[in-house]
Amino acid sequence: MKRPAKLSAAAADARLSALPGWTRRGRKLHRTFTFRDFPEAFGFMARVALAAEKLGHHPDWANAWNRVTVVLSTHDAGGLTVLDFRLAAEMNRLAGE
Ligand code: H2B
Repeated sequence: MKRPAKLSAAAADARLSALPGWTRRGRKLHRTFTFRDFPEAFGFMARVALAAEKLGHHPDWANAWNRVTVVLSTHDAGGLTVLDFRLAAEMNRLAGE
């Protein structure tokens, strides 16, 4: 797959404004998803895992019972690329938003 270019902070913030729930901290996107219980949280992770594999782009994340804490960045590019925004939008969709 062709490697997408790293986005400038301004370009990242423009995309961020169309992405409810996410914040940018430096070169990474952050969001915590909260679900009703553990099966809901883990089901979300399983659906995201399939989407991430299809996209060839993967989240850094952690689960604690009903919470899934996500950090997105493109390691290969050393910052944010369009792939992070695609994955973030897909995560919102799979969370039912
Ligand atoms: N995921 C993320 N978040 N960043 C990457 O740079 C990345 C990835 N690279 N998933 C991909 C896999 C790459 O290593 C493989 C070869 O596609």
